[in-house]
Amino acid sequence: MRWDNKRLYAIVDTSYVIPSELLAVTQELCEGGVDVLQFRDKMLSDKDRCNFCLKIKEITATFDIPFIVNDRFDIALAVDADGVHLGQDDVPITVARRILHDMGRNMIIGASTHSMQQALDADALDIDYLASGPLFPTPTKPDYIPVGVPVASEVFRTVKHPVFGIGGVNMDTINEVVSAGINRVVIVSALLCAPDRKKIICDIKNILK
Ligand code: 3NM
Repeated sequence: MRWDNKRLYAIVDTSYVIPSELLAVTQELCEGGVDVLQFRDKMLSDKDRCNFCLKIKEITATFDIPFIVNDRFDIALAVDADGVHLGQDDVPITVARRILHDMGRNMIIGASTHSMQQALDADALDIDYLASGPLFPTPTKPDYIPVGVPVASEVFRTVKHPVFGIGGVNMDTINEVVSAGINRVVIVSALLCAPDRKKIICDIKNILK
């Protein structure tokens, strides 16, 4: 997997998109040209989660966009996703990597980090990318204290893996993020709630170039 051209990472999150619209929104984000797509869900049953993931993967595959499952290594394996994104309280990265190795399978592993130390710790592991955030206060993770742009910028300059800035990135904040040298971002609400999703994808991608 080449990461140099992966700049805009979108998350389809069921706290913003009702189940009946999940596939249409996925299709729209893919048509708009996002570089990576993650499914994030905290409320469906595992059965529905699996079934949606299988359908989302069919869509992303036709666009050759990597499909990442949030938090759930078991579901990522079950649906043969391209990757899994693991938070600080999820299955440990070393355990997930060992299981993949034992199964003879490969998968993208992304890591959430919320401080310089967590970023350094994740960077020392067998990961593919890491996310540093939240950059700003965000309604999508209201209980998280932002690490802020300066810390994320330092993470960006220090670690060897690709870093995505996450949390509160939108049209009002993107220029500050890019000015700090962060040229990869994960965006949830600003894409999902945009009146014209394809337009904002195009605008953000132009700024990230
Ligand atoms: N993870 P929005 S911040 C899902 O810091 C998520 O790891 C974060 O949503 C982290 O683009 C975040 O709507 C929310 O701010 C991102």
